[in-house]
Amino acid sequence: YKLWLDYQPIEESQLKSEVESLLGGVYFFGENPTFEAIKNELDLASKSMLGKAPIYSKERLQNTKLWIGTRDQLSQVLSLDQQAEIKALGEDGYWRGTVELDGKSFYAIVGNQPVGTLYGVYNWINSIQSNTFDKGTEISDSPKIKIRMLNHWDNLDRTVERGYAGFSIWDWHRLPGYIDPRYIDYARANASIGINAVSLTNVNANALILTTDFMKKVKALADVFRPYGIKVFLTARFSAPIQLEGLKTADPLDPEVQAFWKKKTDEIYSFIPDFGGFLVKANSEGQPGPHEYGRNHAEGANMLADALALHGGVLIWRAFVYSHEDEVDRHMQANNEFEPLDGKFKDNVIIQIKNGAIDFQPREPFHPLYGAINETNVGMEFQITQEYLGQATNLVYLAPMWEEVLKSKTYKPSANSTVGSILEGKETGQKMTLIAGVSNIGTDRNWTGHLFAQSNWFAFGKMAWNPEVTSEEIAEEWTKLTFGQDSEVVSKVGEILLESHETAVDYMTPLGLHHIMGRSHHYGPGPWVMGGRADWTAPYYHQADSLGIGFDRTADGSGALTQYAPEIVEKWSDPNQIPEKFLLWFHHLPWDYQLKDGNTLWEGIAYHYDRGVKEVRQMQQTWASLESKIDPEEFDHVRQLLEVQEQEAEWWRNACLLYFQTFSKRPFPADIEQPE
Ligand code: GCW
Repeated sequence: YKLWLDYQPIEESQLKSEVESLLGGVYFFGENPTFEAIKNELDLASKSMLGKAPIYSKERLQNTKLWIGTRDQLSQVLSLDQQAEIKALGEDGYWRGTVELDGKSFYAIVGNQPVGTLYGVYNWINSIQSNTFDKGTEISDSPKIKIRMLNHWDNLDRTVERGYAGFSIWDWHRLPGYIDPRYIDYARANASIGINAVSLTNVNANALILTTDFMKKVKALADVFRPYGIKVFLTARFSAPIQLEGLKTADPLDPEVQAFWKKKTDEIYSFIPDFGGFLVKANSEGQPGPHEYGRNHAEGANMLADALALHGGVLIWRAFVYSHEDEVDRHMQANNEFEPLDGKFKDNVIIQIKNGAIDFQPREPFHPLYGAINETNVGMEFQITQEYLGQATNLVYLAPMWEEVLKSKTYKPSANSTVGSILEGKETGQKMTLIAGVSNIGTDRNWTGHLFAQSNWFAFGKMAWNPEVTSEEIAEEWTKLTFGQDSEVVSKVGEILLESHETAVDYMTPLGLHHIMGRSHHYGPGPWVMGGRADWTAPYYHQADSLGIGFDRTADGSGALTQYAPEIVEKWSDPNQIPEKFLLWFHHLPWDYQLKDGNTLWEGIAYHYDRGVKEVRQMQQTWASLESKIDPEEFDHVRQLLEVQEQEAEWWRNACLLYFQTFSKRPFPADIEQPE
């Protein structure tokens, strides 16, 4: 349960003596709560790594070894070049390296702000734990994204929507009086990977969170998180003026409604002066919003943004909007709503767009809103919790999927644009950048249900900090911090991690199939009709019939493909040119359609499902081969879950293939394990 912060004794003797020497004389250039947090971390790390506490010196600087502070505080001892270099790293950046003074060398960890220093210290400890610390190499780093945020879908009764790791860690009942030590560990874990914002509550929001009683509880959390550089956001229910104040309307143009939000916001800031802002889901899946009053998303968002702007707050408005009353392909609805509003949102509004247009499917092409609205701030919403990816029983490392999306070329607004470059603000000059992830954290002892799901929390933070980092680099870092240095462990766990996403896609939704999971709970397969509205049932998405399978979204079909840039439309409209992983997302094709490897579509589908199951078995074998090298409890936990995953992969394969066979009326290839 210590996550990647489970510091281990240093084995290598030279490294050990170096670290021992540095921690034997630590000098802080000043005092503030963040430096207290740093001390706490150094205490924990030093005791585990060296078996003793660090020595903090307040005496002569000359007698110390390790210097910690901000650029301003160290200005007397840093060279002008060093100062300029650090300054260029911006608010959250840090530098660590050697500083010479009067013929002696010291090691310094320096941020522009205290929180940058904290990030630098975590980075330094990481480097020790992963055996890469080299005093002679200067390291500097700064985030490419400004708001790196977790979205909790936590309800006030402590249930968690799409949460698979127990209940909400926010113990509202005992707050504000009781501060659970978990809150501090949570803040440490987040800060260690650069997460600097958290929205505490479900986007399917309960207005009660905005009452004064709850605000006091939220304040207590904000106070815990502040030294770790983490700002608190809340979800705002659009109809709160009606529910909390008894107003007749929540119309954003109504002066009383505006006054309500202004007063409410002022009140929140009186408790939490650095409150981040609101996150809003409106007019989607039955949530209230401006449409009830004939107003559009911009009018709704701007009203809240105005109330926040007075305090420097940010309004995050979700683009995940669709209505089943709208006959239009759900894929298109967000673009239809938001494209005409481009440029109409206030400066402190960010439109938070999911990675794909449908809904966090095992694999989706990137959302066509990226590149389509360029006069509005946009941010990413990833889902760390595995709603559609086997929840907490399946081992699926999500970073390769996120990397795929971030690297996707949008061709808009410019020829070389990618989703990542748009998010970084490189394309439009957007300053207020955001990557959010729907949290997978709960009260389970190991925080995330599946031990390997910790890697997704970790990877999310790393990618939000730097969208250009590779999933492979992160996998290696997480593995070393979690399981240690052994090279066999590092390479085999790396293999498991890096292949796990493609494996899940194979046994769940290969070749662009999507939304064929069990209705409502979204667990396991359910490609058949299960009642309810059309756009929540699977056949709407796979369109299987006696002729073939797939959703025609070309210009001849729903037209969703035309929302992408012309370069993409041209290529993807042709089934022979579209990447096969998206084939059935955009095309309805005959069962005998020939795939690139010469198999028919029907055979290809069968081979993918079959391969998915076999890949899970491969993961089991690889894991089994590590038994002697992994902590027995952790080993057994993962072993058991992999067994469940194998059964679930078979369940997916059997259910989907047998069901689709009722349309294809073709035999399975003889060389696959026959579904039954
Ligand atoms: O992924 C779907 C989930 C809903 C969720 C919704 C959303 C919070 O099934 O549980 O509601 O998306 O993102 O708003």
